Amino acid sequence: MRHTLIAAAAAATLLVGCRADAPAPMSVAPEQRHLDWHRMEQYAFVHFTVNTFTDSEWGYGDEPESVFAPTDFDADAMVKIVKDAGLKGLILTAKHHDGFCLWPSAYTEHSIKNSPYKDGKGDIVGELADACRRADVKFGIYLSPWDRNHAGYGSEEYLEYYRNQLRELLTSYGPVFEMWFDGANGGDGYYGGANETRVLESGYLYYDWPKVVEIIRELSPETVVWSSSLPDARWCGNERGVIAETMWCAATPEKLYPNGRDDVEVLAHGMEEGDRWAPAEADVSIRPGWFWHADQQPKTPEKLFDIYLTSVGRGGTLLLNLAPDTRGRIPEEDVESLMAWRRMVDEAFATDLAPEAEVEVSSSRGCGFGGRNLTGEGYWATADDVTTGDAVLTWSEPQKVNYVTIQEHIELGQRVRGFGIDVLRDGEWQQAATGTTVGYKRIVPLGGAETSAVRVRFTDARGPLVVERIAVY
Ligand code: FUL
Repeated sequence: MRHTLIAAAAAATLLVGCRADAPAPMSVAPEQRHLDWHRMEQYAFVHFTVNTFTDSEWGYGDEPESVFAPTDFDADAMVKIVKDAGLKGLILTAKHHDGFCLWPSAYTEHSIKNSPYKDGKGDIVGELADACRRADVKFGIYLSPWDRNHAGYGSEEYLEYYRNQLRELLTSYGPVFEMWFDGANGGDGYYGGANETRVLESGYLYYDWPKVVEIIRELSPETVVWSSSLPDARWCGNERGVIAETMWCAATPEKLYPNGRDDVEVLAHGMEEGDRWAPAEADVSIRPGWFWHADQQPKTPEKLFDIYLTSVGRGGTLLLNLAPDTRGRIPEEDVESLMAWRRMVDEAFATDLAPEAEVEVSSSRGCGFGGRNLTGEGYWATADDVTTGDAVLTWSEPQKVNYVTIQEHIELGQRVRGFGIDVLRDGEWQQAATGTTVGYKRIVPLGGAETSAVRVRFTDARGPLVVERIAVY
């Protein structure tokens, strides 16, 4: 008996101790703030300011504070909608290009404190930040660099003002999961009454983005910075909610913004050999405009579902804009569309068939990195010199497959350059889909294919395969 126990203990030690070395990370890999951001997958944008009341998209900067007069704003009600829609955060336009501040900034009179809202005692930034915290929804801030109200715009004086506001926001309303710095810069405006055109020679040089990023890193190191420079995350190159099919998370800022201008191609695809982790975010509005206009309608749930597939389904995040009306409420028809979209997503991805399947992989780097991890804990990894491989999932009964999702273990960087998905029909493999990059998550529609087995073929990668999950819906 005693011998048996000792033998069993020795075997257990052997099993526990049996673990191959983990693959080395790629030279560019995400930091914790990027990983937290990826896992949010989708979050809300809220465009709300004087424009909501003047029926415009870009305010000129001369709007009297009195126009900002929401009649029924309720931060908790708005955040509840965001949360119920499965959106994990909310980024608010604290200041849009018109310069009006939705918080009672100590640095300007052009703010909510001189508006009729709560007799000047209101603070939309604070109320939403608090409501988000109560509901466990992350809070983010859009602070437009371009300011058509400020007399000093274009000079040193404005830069000091802008940085003071950034500090004020980060210290009063944090934690902030993302800071959003729009690229629209310079042009005509009110500028304290000058009513002229101010064009920046280089927005990059004027704002001194490295300095701005330094302030953010110091006050709020967990914040992801979205900006036209040194980014943590980048624009996907369009405002339609469509991330490119080939999307590398890495990028090199100088190549994204040659001469201070967006290179939309590079923004869309990223760079396999980019020098930092800066994945694509798809910003898109539920309506044609970013702000509310009485004559516009929200997108249908079906359209929003397509957008979900081309954003979250292509390895980036979805930043979905909601536009409060003059009550300060998200219009009922938008809420309806949003909730119907959420139900569509929940239903489409309700039942993962993968954990029920037999999983077989072509090879693995050894103990602790086998194919079974693909449907459970850990990840599947191949030996250092193996950059291709298959994973076959087999069920005892035929299944109807609508989507296959693949996730790389991006903690160790992004690797996959090409993949194919086959289904087994009458004993033969038939190719059902092919693709290029995977990254954090790739959703591949299979159109309801009937099959008893699915084979995911990784045909090309930058290093050994490191795949965290394959799910089948
Ligand atoms: C654009 C801005 O000019 C729009 O007004 C909006 O804020 C959008 C998200 O970014 O570049």
